[in-house]
Amino acid sequence: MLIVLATKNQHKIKEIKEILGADIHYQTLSDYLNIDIKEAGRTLMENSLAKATFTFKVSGKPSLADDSGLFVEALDGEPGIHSSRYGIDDEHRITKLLKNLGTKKNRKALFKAVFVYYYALNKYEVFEGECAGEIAYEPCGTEGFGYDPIFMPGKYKKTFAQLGQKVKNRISHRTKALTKFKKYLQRDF
Ligand code: ITT
Repeated sequence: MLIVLATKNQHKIKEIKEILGADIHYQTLSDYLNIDIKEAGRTLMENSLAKATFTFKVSGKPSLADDSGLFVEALDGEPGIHSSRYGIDDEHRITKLLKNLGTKKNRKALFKAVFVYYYALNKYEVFEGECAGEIAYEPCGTEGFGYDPIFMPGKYKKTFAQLGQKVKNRISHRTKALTKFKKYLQRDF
């Protein structure tokens, strides 16, 4: 089967392919159009649906979108849906988040991913995944992307960037959502 990934984020594309596996043939929106889809929604779901709908309309093929973000409890859920716009690049975003959090004791945070699979006109399914953890006091590790150097999942005292891709792909928000998607695909055939 063929799925068009409605994302330009190369790290997400790599993770999605690793998690879903090689049975699927992948294209990306960039195979059709070089465009940045504006994120104007109020929720991850709205943004994900907008990306999947747009990609389906451009490609005419089943499309899968991922809108994700890091919700920090002591920052009232920020950066949340603004995760990709919180700063000009990963380094600035991390610096800003650590500065805003300061030495607050409550470091609880939640990574959320909302996938929308848009497979025919006005027909779509939603798959969500969460990964709870804590924000480190400083960036550590080199693997992964985005906020991985400051997010310590579950009871781990290491960040996703230190734990590495294999561990991340076992427990991440993206894995949890895509595991549901895989089950849905298997049920469908
Ligand atoms: P697309 O819209 O093209 O998919 P994007 O990077 O803009 O790419 P989002 O709007 O979903 O994607 O923003 C999510 C941001 O949240 C992303 O840029 C990262 O900074 C962060 N993020 C999401 N998942 C992450 C993960 O698994 N590890 C670290 N950071 C993550």
